[in-house]
Amino acid sequence: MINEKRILKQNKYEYKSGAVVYWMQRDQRAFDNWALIFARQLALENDVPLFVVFNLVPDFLEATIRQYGFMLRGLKETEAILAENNIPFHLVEGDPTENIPNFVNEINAGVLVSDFNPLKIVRIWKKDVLEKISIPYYTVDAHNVVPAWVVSQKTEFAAYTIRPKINKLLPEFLDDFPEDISVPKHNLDFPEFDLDDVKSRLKINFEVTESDFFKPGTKAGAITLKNFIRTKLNDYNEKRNDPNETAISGLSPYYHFGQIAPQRAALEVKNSGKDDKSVDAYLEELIVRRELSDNFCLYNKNYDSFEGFHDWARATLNEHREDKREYIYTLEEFEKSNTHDPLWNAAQSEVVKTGKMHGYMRMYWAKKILEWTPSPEDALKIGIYLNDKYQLDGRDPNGYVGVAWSIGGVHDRAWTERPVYGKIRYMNYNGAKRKFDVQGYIDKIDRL
Ligand code: FO1
Repeated sequence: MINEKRILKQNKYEYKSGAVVYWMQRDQRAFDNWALIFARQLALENDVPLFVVFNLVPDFLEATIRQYGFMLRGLKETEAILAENNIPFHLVEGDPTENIPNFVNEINAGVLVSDFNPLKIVRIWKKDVLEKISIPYYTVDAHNVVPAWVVSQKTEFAAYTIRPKINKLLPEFLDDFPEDISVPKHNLDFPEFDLDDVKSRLKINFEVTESDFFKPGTKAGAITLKNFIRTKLNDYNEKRNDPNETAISGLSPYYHFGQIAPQRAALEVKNSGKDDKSVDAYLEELIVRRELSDNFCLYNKNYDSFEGFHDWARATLNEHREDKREYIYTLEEFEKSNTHDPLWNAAQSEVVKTGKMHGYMRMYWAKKILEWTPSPEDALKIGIYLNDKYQLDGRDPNGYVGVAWSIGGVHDRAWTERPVYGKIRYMNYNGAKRKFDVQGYIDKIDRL
């Protein structure tokens, strides 16, 4: 049922007896979730209960109520879908390195399963949990179509190096999910979590408001996917770089919180019968680029710092450290859309207002931060800070890599040398003007 290569056993313990616990972390959905599918399989084979536990941390990498609200409302829906299938869901609050081992002990669990996440903080949590438990512990990659450790065992240089590896493995891994997630009813249950209560205990910024533009949850994600395929996918190849056109999917928040599976989207897009070039272009973004981001974060612990850039990029940025910057802005000026460039300001306003910046503008936006700050380190810090604060899909491997691509040439190549950027690819206002109606975009954001 599940390809065993999706599963990594993390310790030497063998299963004896007791319930199966799935620590849901990155993939916060009931359906199309290989980690849950595997946990359920273990529960059915051994005729024991299956539990899903989610650990809510009161502050996670400076996330605000915008992201927490989206996540928690999605989890409410997941809780209900799991309940319909007799799977108890338990939300615990605080430190996962205490809570998960405690939960495992309280219910006398016999095995722990979790999904896969390449981010440093989550890997530290998991390592600590691993040290505290003495039952088998499995990680299942429920996020990537091809499991990150299967596609490659090292940092890939660029899309062209990982693409053939992924494509070779797709026939094996782009398989459909089993539909039935139900288990027989067991006695133990947990009270549903109270959304408002839980929110009131978060230690986060409540000023960055929740987005009116994106409705959270698996159902909303599925509708977004359906609409994208029906009305936008045909134009994706031609129009995805035009921020005035809505040819993009708008699915990244749902992928980030695992509310829908990239693999579900890949299957639907592949079988859509839409324009071949557009299907290929979307699958390139959805699979090759996303999985390249996971690869980068998995094998490069400096994925969010200057030290993580390629040698050529660090060398060229170092050579241009002293170049005169025509403009220099503070974090506050950037944050308040207070630069001289109306296009940049519009991009920043777009993400502040909606929770998502258009993909093309993300590149322009980050590159200008490099141009208008005293050093690449400052640029990276500001880029990641603003990305994580306002984007619904902040603090995602895709986000770190997006900023690092723009500022540090990660997965890119050297271009013609110029001030400040060195050989990092340059983008400018006139280039944008040649590609799309810049004033139209500025006006559109103004009206939001
Ligand atoms: N993961 C958790 O396990 N617990 C949390 O409380 C939590 C909060 C959170 C808030 C914002 C956000 O963007 C992500 C958050 N995540 C949380 C992690 C998230 O689900 C992703 O797994 C990672 O950001 C990697 O993409």
